Amino acid sequence: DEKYEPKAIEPKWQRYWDESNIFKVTEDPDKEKYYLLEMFPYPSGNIHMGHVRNYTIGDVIGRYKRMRGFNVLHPMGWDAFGMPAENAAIDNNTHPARWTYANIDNMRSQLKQLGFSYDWDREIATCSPEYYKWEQWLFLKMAETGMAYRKESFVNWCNTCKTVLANEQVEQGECWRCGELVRQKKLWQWFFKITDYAEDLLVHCDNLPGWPEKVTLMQKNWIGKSFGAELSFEIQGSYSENSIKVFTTRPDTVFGATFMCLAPEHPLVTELSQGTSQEQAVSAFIEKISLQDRTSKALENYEKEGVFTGAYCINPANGKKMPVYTANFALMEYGTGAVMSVPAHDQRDFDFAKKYGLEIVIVVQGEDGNLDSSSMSQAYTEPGIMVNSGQFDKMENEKAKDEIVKWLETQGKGKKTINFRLRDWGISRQRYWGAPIPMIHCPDCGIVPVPEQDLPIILPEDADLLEGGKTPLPALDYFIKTTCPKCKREDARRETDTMDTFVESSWYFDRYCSPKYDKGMFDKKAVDYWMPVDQYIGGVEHAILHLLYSRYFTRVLNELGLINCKEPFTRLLTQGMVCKETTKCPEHKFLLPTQVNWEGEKPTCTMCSSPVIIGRVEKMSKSKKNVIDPKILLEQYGADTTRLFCLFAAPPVKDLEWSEQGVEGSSRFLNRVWRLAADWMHSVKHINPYEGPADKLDDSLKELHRKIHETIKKVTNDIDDRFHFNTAISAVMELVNLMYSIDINNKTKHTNEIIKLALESVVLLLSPMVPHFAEEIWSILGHNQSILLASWPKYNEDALVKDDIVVVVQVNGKLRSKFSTALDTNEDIIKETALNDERVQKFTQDKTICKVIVVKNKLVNIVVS
Ligand code: ANZ
Ligand code: ZN
Repeated sequence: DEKYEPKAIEPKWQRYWDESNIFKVTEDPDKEKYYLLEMFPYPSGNIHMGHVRNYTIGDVIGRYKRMRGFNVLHPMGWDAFGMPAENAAIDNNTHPARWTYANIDNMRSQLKQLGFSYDWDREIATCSPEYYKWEQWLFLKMAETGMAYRKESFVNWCNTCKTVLANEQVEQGECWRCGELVRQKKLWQWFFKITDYAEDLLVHCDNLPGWPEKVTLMQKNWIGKSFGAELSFEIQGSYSENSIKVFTTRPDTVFGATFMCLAPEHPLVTELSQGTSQEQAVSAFIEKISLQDRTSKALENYEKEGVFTGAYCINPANGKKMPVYTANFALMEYGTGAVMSVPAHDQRDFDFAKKYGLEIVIVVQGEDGNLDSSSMSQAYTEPGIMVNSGQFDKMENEKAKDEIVKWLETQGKGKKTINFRLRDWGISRQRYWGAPIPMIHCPDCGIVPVPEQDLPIILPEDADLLEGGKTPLPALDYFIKTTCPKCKREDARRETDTMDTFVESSWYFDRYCSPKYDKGMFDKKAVDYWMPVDQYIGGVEHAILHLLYSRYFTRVLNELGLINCKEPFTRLLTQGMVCKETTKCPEHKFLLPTQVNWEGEKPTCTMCSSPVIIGRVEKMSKSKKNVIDPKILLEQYGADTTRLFCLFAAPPVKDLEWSEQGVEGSSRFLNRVWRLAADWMHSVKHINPYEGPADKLDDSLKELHRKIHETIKKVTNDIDDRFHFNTAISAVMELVNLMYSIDINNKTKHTNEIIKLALESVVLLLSPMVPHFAEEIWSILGHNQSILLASWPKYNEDALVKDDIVVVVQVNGKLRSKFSTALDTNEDIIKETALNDERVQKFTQDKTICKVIVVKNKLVNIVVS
C-alpha cells in the first residue's frame, strides 16, 4: 500500500492540533493538574539540537500525562531581553526589537514543525510591556520593604560589554558572554536582598527529593554556609575604628595569627597607611588590584601578594603585635573583608608569609608531634593537639574552637557567628535591551518610585544603539526627562539602568498560569491551581543562577501573599548535552564535515590535503564545527524520526551522541511499523481488539497476547517518573518483531483481533514520542477521533501470567513421576522439586545420586548408582 510519507502527514496533523485548540487548557477543578515546563529559549534565531532534545523530552511527558487523564499545562515563550539582541542589532544594522521579534516568529514556526503540544495561547515574550509591567510593579513592592535597595559597591565590570556582571556571570574571572577579563568598578547599583533567604534556601535544598542531587549540592555550595567566629583585633594608634573584625572558621588557631590581611577595598586600608612611608605603595597596590579580577575562583591562579599598611594590631589571645597588610586574596565581599592570617595552618597565609618573611607559629601539633615551623614546607591543616596556646595547650583543636571563642567572648573580643558565601543579587545593568527600573531621581527628593498607575515604564523601542554597546537611554531626553511624583519638580530624571534578564526568568512560570491577566502579575486563582511546576526540564548550566533566583522569587511572592507555594519546581530533570565527533586539520583546525574528504583510506582536509584527526565527541558548538542543524533533519526525515532519534539514542540525563546510523535506524523502525499497519489494515479495520482471556488462544497468539501486555507494562513503567524512553522504545521494537512472525495468510480464530490489539497498543505507546505518525495510523486503523482523546493502554496482570507446564522426572532414564510448575521456573527450584518428590525418592533412597540433568520446561533425569 502507501508508503510512510512524513512530509504529507506531519503538516496535516499540526494543522489539526492548531485548529482544534486541542492543547488549550483551563483550570479544571475536577481534574488533577500537571504543570510541565521546559526552560524557555532565548530567541537567538534558530532552534538547535539542544532545544530539540529538551523539548522532545518534555513533549513526551506532557502527552503521556494527558493520556493518563491529567490536566496538563504545557506552555512556551521567549526569554527575549538580553545582550545578544543588542550585539546582533549593531552587527546587522537593525534594531533589537525587530531582530528579536523576527527570531521569535522563525523559532515558533520551527517548534510547530516539531509537533510540540504547547498551549500557544499562553505564549509570552518577556520584552513585551504587558510582561515587564508586572516585573516593574514587583520591583516597586520590593523597594517598599527594602527587599530591593540601592548601594554603592564594587561590581564586576566587563569593559567589552560595558556592563556590570553578577558574580554568577563571572566564569573563571572572565565575562560569561564575551570572555573579557572582568574588572572591579565602584557604582551605585540596585540589589535584591536574596541574602535574607540564605538560610531558608539552604535548608530547603534537602526538601527537594525530585531534584538531581548534584544540583542541590551546587546550590548548597553556592549559598556556602560556614560556622565560625567573629574576632576583634585592637588597632594600635587612633583611627576611625578601634579594632579590625575578622571572620574565621578556625578560632582554635588564633594564637598562631601573626599578621592581618585586609582586602584592598577595606575602608581602613587607606586610612591606616595615610602619613606613613607605606602610603604610596598602598595606593599603587589598590590601583593595581582594582584592575584585576577578584572572584575567589580566579584568585587561586594569582600569586598571593600584598603590601604592609604601616600599622599594627594586637592579637586578642596573646597580646602580640601583628603587622597589618593589604592582600589580594582577602576579599571585601566575604565575611568582614579582613583575614587573621595563620601561616602555619592555612596555605594561602603560608605562601604569603614565606614571600614576605613573616613569622610562622605552630598552634596545632599533629599526632607524631614533629611539626616544626622552620622546616615545614606547607601549612598543616589536619586536626591535632593545641600547642603555644596558653591554657588551651594539650586540648584537642576541635574542642578548642568552642572553648577559645567562649573565653574571648567573656572579654568582649569575639562571638560565634555564621557566614554565608551568597551575596545580594545585583540586578542593575547599564544596558539598553532590558526592563527599565521604575525609579526617578529628583534633585530635591532623591530617589522616588514611579507611581504604580504610571506603569509600565516603556522601553523606547526605536532608540539607536551607540558604539561599543553603550546604552542610549541616558541620552534620550524624551525617556529620561520627567516630573518628580513627590515635589513635581520638572527636571527629575528616570533611572536608566535596566534589570538583569534573570529577573524575567525568575517568574515567567507564574505568568504562564494567566498570561493575559492585566490586573496583576497573575491571577491568584490560576496560579494557585497550577503552581508549583510538577516537572521542570532544562540544562544543568542553570543549576545555580536561574534555579536559585526562581526559588528566591517564589519566596518573595509567597511572603507578599501573591502565591501559595514556596518552591517553584517540584521535580527537575537536567538533560544531557547533544554531542558529536569533531574533525581537525593540523593547519585549518576544526573542520566542517563538508571540509573533509572521506573518500580515501584516511580522511583528509579538502583545503590542504593533510590527514584529518578524528577528534573527541564534544558538545555541539559553532566553534567546534560539529553542529547539526535540526532544519536539515526535519527536511530529510521529518519531525517524528528526529524526535524518536533523540529519545532512543540515550536516556535523557545522559549525553546524546549524534549518529547518522541512529537517525537511519529510527526512520527504519517507523517504516517497519508503518508496513505492518498497511499489511493488516484491511483485515483489522472493522475488527475489535481482542479482550478475551488468554486460554482461548492458540500457542502463537497466546505468546503475542502476553507480549502485548508485557510491553504495555514495561513502557508504562519506563516512562512514568523514570523517563527511560530508550528502553521503552526497545520494548516496542521487540513487540513489533514478534508481530512480524504472525502469518497473514494463515490466520486462526482470533488472529485479526489480536493483531488489532497489538497494532493499537504499539501506536498508543509510541504516540507521545511520534505523535503525527501515531495519529495517522490510528485513523488508518479505523478511528475517527484524534489519538489524543484515547487513553493510555492498560495491561492485564492475568495476561502476564505464564502457563504452567508439566515437567517429567526420570530416574536412570525411566519415567517415575511428573509435576506441573510455572513456565521458565528456575532450574534449581525444578531440581529440588524433583528430588523431593515422594515417588522419585522411592527410587533414589539408599542410592548415590551421581548427576541431575535438567532440560528446561521439560524434564529432569536423575542418575543414580
Ligand atoms: C583563620 C584561619 C586559620 C582560617 C586557618 C582558615 C584556616 P570558608 O570556610 O570558605 O568560610 N577568610 C575570612 N574572610 C575572608 C575574606 N574576606 N577573604 C578571604 N579569606 C577570608 O573560609 C573561611 C576562612 O577564610 C576564614 O578562616 C579566613 O581564614 C578566610 F588555619 O581564619 B580563616
Ligand atoms: Zn522631587
